[in-house]
Amino acid sequence: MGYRVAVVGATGAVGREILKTLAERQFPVDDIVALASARSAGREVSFGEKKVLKVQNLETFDFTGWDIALFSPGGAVSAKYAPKAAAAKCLVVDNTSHFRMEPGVPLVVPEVNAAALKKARKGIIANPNCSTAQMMVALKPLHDLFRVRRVVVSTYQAVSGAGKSGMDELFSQTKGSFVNDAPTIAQFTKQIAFNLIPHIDRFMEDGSTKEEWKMAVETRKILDPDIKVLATCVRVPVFIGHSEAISIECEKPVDLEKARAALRKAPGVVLRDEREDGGYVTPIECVGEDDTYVSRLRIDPTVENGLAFWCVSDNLRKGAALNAVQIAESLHEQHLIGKDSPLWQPVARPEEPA
Ligand code: A2P
Ligand code: 11C
Repeated sequence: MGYRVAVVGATGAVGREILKTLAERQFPVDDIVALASARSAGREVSFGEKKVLKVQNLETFDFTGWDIALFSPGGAVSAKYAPKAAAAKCLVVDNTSHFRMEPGVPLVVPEVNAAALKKARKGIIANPNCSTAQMMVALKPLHDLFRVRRVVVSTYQAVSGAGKSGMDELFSQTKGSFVNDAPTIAQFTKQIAFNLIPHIDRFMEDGSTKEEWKMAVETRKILDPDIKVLATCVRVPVFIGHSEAISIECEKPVDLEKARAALRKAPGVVLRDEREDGGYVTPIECVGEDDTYVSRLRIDPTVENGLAFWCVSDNLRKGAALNAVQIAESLHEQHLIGKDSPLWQPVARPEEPA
């Protein structure tokens, strides 16, 4: 049996990747609809190799009778329409940051906390921020072994994290530089071509940015509420693929060989760490790949029980579309999709934190 699936934000960088990933992984689909703004109504998007879908207007769409919707239209649009879909018993997997920290909304990386899906109380499941998702996949096996207590991470984030318009800006600034055009700055705060910008999302009162705050609070919701995280998030002139330099301090003594063995076995992780020229993974090599790559693993001798590594993943896949589709797959495996899903039953006990 398949499902009636809606993809919201289907013309965007993540929405297109969701359609591709659903088709590639043969998610059980009986019927599929592509939704975006009124601007795109009537445009065509591909679903797999053979099928073309005509985009419909989200504003006038009725979710009644649809089983699951994968949303990536931006926070404000999800805030308005995801509850409407959920009210029609269409389960929402939302890629935006809007619902992530709400009680009753599980925040899920299936390799780490798929069991939390059962705790959805509002018909909405949140997909983490891309920079958090890849870090969770890499940290989970190390946390199981050594109990991670503190993380210091610097990110090198691709422009596709800012959507299709971010990619267009890097492309046009790069092209323009060869003909001496003054760079047009719209999506980012400064020129991104041949540069980098230590600022993603808005500033918070304490001087950190919201992207940095998200990495900290999301890690605690997904992996362990006792982990402290200090993040510095930087936009770099790379189209696809987020990179992270991660240092961890653990409760238990770390052992490099045990860490290597655990990372080799961990689902969704590939350890490529050859300690020679080119024996590590760079963002361009992970484009279109599902795995999160770990390289440059080494002891951090500057703290007790410290370990440092390099981590790279395709931000549009594990960071967004793939994780969303994996959530849908896990919901399917746990029999949580459809109008008879236990998620739609009234809960007799007090709300548990998701
Ligand atoms: P549209 O192309 O019609 O603007 P990206 O993050 O790559 O910029 O993509 C954002 C996605 O969200 C696009 O599919 C975009 O559709 C969609 N979107 C933006 N605003 C709305 C809206 N008000 N209603 C529905 N979809 C929207
Ligand atoms: C970026 N990480 O690279 C952001 C994109 O909270 O889902 C995803 C923002 C989010 O710009």
